[in-house]
Amino acid sequence: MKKYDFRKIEPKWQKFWDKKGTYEPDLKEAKRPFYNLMMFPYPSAEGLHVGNMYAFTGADIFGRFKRMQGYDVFQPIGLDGFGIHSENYALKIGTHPAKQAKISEKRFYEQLKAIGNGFAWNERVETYDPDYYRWTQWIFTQMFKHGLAYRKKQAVNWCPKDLTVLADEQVVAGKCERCGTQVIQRELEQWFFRITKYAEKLLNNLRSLDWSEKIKIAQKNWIGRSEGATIDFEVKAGNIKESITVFTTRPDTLFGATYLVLAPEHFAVQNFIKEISNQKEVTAYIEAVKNKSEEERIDEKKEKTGAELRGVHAVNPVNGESIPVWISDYVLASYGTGAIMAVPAHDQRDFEFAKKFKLPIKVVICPNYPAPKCPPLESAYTGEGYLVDSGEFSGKKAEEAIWEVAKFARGKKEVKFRLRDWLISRQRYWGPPIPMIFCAVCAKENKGEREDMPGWYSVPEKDLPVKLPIIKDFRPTGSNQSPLAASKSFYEVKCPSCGAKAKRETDVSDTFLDSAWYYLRYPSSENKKAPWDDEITKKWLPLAMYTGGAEHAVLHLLYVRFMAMALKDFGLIDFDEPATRFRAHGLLIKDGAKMSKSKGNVVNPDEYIKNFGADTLRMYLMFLAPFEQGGDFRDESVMGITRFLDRVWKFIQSPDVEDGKNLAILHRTIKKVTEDIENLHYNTAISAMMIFLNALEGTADRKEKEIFLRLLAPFAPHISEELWETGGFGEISIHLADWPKYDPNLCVEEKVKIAVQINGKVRAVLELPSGVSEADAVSAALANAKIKESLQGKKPGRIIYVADRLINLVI
Ligand code: ANZ
Ligand code: ZN
Repeated sequence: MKKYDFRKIEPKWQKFWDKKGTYEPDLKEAKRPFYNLMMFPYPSAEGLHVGNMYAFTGADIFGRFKRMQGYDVFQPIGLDGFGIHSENYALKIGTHPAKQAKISEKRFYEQLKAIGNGFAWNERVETYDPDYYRWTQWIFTQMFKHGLAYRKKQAVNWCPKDLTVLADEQVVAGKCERCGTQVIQRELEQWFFRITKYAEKLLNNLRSLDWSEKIKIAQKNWIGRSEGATIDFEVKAGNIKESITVFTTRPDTLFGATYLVLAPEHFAVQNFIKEISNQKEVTAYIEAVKNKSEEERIDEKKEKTGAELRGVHAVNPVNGESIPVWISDYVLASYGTGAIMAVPAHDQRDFEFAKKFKLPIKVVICPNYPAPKCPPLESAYTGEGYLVDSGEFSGKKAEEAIWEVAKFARGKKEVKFRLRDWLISRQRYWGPPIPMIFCAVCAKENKGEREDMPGWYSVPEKDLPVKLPIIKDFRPTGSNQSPLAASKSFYEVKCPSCGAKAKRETDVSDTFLDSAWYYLRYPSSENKKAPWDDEITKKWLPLAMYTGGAEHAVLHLLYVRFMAMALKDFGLIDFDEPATRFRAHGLLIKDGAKMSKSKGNVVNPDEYIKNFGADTLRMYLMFLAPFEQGGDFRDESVMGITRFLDRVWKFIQSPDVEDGKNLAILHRTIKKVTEDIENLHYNTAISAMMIFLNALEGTADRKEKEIFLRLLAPFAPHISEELWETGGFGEISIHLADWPKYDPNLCVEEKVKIAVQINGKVRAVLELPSGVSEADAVSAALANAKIKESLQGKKPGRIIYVADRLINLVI
């Protein structure tokens, strides 16, 4: 018998699969399409680390399993190579991003081959390929034409290190998602996508999506739907009168509103400023807030700050009381109406604010009615109760009076979302130039492609792509402009409408736009005339299975849903959810922390593949824990898998034994492995195969070996292919063979009789599945009626367990 030599076997089969197109389905003719997609990587570091391999392998096992079940599995791969990640890496090592892209491409694809994934290489896409970003730009123009892309001036998140604006979704705990720098605010005019138009739909569709629960919860919170009312307050200062609208989810507390708070950026503040007596203080406060990030502003632990608009008064519409008006950073300009009625007795933030600035606190909800005299509040009362001191509403249950009080104050029912529009512009180099042109001449005459945006034109389809020029100085400038703004030959263009000298947009688009539609391109990657082919798209989409990281919950995974909804509304596709099923894989941990370069705990997969083989690495990674849970990488245990595969090698080549002994375990193992793969419990599928091997060694006939190999194939594709060929089990490839079927009647577990003793005396006999674990056996014993009666509530001090035979409870 030859030795198991993975160094020979693995590259051999990788080449073979490539040549034969084993993993290339017939995109036009496939009968049972199954599009199994995993998030494509962004080449930002020296190569893929073992955490990436973990994710890809887990997704690949699922795809291989579905292929053997008879599906035409399409499992493409590509690179999310445009964007800050790749550009920063190029900056760091001092190459041009365009040059670095080619180097990374080679490196990444080699690694992805080496791990033995069944990718459809012919359809790969790279987002920096003009053939690809031509269509990214085309999608931008479609968004513009349909009114979903627009410009607006607004305080935006700015990363002082990456020197660009960031979308809200890219700010995590106040810091830049990419580099961890504290984000500041800058007032800029930028391109946005109107994702808020789909807030309701993005939320409602979640209910029927088969997606990882944690992703659905994160999206729900991010979208943040609130039902409430807007209520107008008359506000006066000297001769100026304004009506200020607040948004509240608790109109029932209106009688307890003892002051108003406006966001410092609220438009009315500037109107009132001439009339107030403390101008200096207010102006200074407004300045101080400018650089604060939103996270900082709403941080509950932070002491409240603010300034009164002295001389400004509002009238509470329900009782005519005159109340003061303040500004504070805890009220955000971008949420609701940017103004609130403060009810310090029943809102904790308002309570802290009122305490600090000695503002009146008026209780209007009590747990009992009539209300007993209560001591002063220690914190806001936010529980249920009855209205008190609330005019004609006193005595009513607060929650029942919500809309009555709102109506009384002439309020309007309103739904608000936390979700904000998606900021698309980036002042960087390495991305698709935003395909827009501004003509000052047309703007003056109020002409433009869209009525509401004079002067703006999208680049005509025939002129796409707007190629990213190779410029020498691609470094971010730190000004409000991209490096492209220095390239005259790039930005000087003719107006597509009047022919006058016009200016090309010089910002590039967010990387997340590249990845918001990539799944549509893969099956149509050959198409030169359209971003995707309608027939092929109908056949293959939406995705049957999508796998990726949970860190994209409110980034990519939200954008990709939004984009599908928009494209559907444009009539360009016929589905509005991109993925029927999505599963988030777990994270690989090393030395107690998430693998990352900054922690210095990154494991390079190449060495493991070289020393132990791809099959061993794959199985080792999948054996750690359920795929959705992640795992702890400890090198010592890799050897366990090596030994297992060595045994498999010998087992398959050992003489056949026809003793018919293994029927029950055979069918039970098929059932277990099948169900475990379906649930992504690869770890228990592998342990079932290990148990199976233990049972079969020395007693297996040819059929049993063949089935064993087929079960192993998705996990260890190379060794199983080699043994399949050398053993002459069937046509190559094993990966196109059928998945084994089991007979449910043969899966019934063998039962054993287990005697349960108390202090050595048999009190009951249980019938349990053979091989039952100690924990299961003991809990079955303790649940038994006779045992319960004999124990009379006493707890056994010691438990003796003899597997499959006896439990002795010692009291
Ligand atoms: C009065 C009130 C009384 C409130 C009470 C709450 C409790 P969600 O659920 O997040 O939508 N609010 C409204 N706009 C705000 C803004 N721009 N910045 C900060 N806070 C704002 O919260 C809605 C509540 O948050 C609103 O209801 C308002 O305070 C506050 F006992 O109004 B409430
Ligand atoms: Zn013009």
